Amino acid sequence: MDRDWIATAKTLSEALPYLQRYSGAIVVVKFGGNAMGDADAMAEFARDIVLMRQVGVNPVVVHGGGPMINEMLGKLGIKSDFVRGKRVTDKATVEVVEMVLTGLVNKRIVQAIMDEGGRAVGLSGKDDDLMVAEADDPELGFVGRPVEMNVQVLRDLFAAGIIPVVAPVATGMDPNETFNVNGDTAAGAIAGALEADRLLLLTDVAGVKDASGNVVTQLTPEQVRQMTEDGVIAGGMIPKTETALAALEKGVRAVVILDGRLPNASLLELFTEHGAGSIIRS
Ligand code: X2W
Repeated sequence: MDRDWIATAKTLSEALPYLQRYSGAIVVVKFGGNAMGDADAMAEFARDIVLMRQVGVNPVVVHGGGPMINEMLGKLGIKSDFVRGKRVTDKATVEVVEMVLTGLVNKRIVQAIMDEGGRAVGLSGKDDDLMVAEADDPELGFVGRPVEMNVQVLRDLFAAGIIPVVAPVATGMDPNETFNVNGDTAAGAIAGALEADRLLLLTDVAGVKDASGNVVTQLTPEQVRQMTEDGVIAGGMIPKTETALAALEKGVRAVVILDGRLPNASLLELFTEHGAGSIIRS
């Protein structure tokens, strides 16, 4: 028993250089619907985020909720298709997307953070014009591509010690329009506009894998481009690596793709020598 406590104290002591490095840093965390899991997984995620805030990091949570949207569309008898990883979004669908993401999912995460003793405020891209989008592709309907970011509201929340929790729903150039934005895309756009120190994409795979299926722990944008050209990076990983490259171009220092189902995934990445998943940086 005594040994466990000594190990705990040692772990804390070893974290000091990392705590110092990230004090004041901005870390954008994309929390995907597939990484949300059950109530325990949600509580653990929230605890990690509250710990980050406690040690002086400015975390921003940008969430998805694809599976929860599917469930509600199913209950309402609305059919839904995906094209190249994005949901074809007609008028009826965008209303459900907005209700589920800004309502059910957003408030669940806000509550989980408060349950762990943090202060959290939920908002969508519509609040304070945080994210203005235009149609991404006519084939996809009301799927948005962020074209204008106004991140002052996030800085105001940081200054107040509040953790922003952002639903990936945007307003259009015409303020009566609503756009459904892919969660990874929204997280990348927010991280880019904040020139964040880290963008963590929490997903349900261990990271970017090479041709033999092993996770590559460190990658440059050039290597990512090459692996995509060679077809090694494929399928659902493509939107994530594309998001990563775009965010790096906008001045994000590093992007990490990691398995959000791992216990304390974000802490492992930020505060230990071990790191987690695949880190992409120039
Ligand atoms: C997504 C938004 C939610 C999301 C959707 O409608 O499912 C588009 O596809 P995950 O859980 O991160 O996949 N939007 C355009 O990104 O959720």
